[in-house]
Amino acid sequence: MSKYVNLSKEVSYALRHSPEKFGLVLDENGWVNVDELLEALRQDKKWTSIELDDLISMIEASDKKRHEIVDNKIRALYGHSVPSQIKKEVAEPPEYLYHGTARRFIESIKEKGLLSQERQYVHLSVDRQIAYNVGRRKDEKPIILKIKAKLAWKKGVLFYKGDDKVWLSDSIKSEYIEFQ
Ligand code: HQG
Repeated sequence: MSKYVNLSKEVSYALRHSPEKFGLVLDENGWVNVDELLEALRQDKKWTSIELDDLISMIEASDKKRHEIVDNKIRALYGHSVPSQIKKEVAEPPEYLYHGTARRFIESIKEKGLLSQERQYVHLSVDRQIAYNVGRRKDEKPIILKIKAKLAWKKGVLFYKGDDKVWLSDSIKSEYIEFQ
């Protein structure tokens, strides 16, 4: 496991879920000043000598593109649960997207569709393998749902760019979901 995993989890916690615990305020697109994040992290004895280069290496070492740094600002690209909605760029999705979930949620998803639950958006994956890995977090035999994304888009459902592997949406009715 990369030595940056713990740092990445801490940064995700700050930038997705609890910026106020770090004295940070996200702007409407989720950005904070890198120096402010570094200063906040350094208050914790685990991260007293953290530098910009560590954040850059953390992003490079990651299996997923969870965070990005542009012009001395940093943000999480998806996953947010902060109370004020982070604005994401609307974009036309591919024909199909995928969602990996636990067997125990299927009945509820059939009834209510995919809901964002604790997060701000529903998270969708560009392929089955990624969706499988997402679902494995909650079930050893996850169910992969196939989402008729383009059809939903044509019917007016909004989709947003997360990163190159993750798409976001507000909710997905079950009529757009293939349960296989
Ligand atoms: C389920 C990780 C019952 C949904 C991943 C999911 C992802 C329902 C769970 C990203 C439901 C929410 C997000 C309904 C949805 N009834 N259950 N109507 N609608 N659900 O963790 O998509 O590694 O908030 O199926 O890789 O699992 O952290 O969302 O199981 O990209 O970067 O409610 O987080 O990325 O769980 O994961 P989550 P998710 P990182």
